Amino acid sequence: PREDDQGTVLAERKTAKVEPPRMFQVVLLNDDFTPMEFVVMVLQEFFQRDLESATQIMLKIHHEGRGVCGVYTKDVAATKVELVLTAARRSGHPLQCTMEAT
Ligand code: TYC
Repeated sequence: PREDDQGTVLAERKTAKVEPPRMFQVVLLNDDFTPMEFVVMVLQEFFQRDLESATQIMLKIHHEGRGVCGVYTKDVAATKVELVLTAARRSGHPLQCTMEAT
C-alpha cells in the first residue's frame, strides 16, 4: 500500500481519471417554408424548452439563419438530430438540423 511521509497508509486510487465527454451543439437551420409554430413545437418537444424560450430561439434562427437548441454528449445530440429530421419529414417540412462539436 502507498504511505505518506508519516507512514500513514493511503487509500489506493480505485478509479481511473476520466476526461469530461466531448460536447456537441444541436443546431437548427432557417428555411422559408417550415412554419414557425412547428419549430416552436420541436424546441418544446425535443429540447425541453418552455413556450417563451422556444419562441425566442425560433425567432433568432429566423433572423440569423441558424441557432443552437442545446448542447449534449455525442449520442444524445445524434438522437436529437434524428428525432427532429424524422418529425420534419413526417410533417412534410424541409427543416434541417445538424450537430457540431463545441
Ligand atoms: N423562416 C420560417 C418562416 O418564416 C420559420 C423558421 C424558423 C423555419 C426557424 C425554420 O429553423 C427554422 N416560416
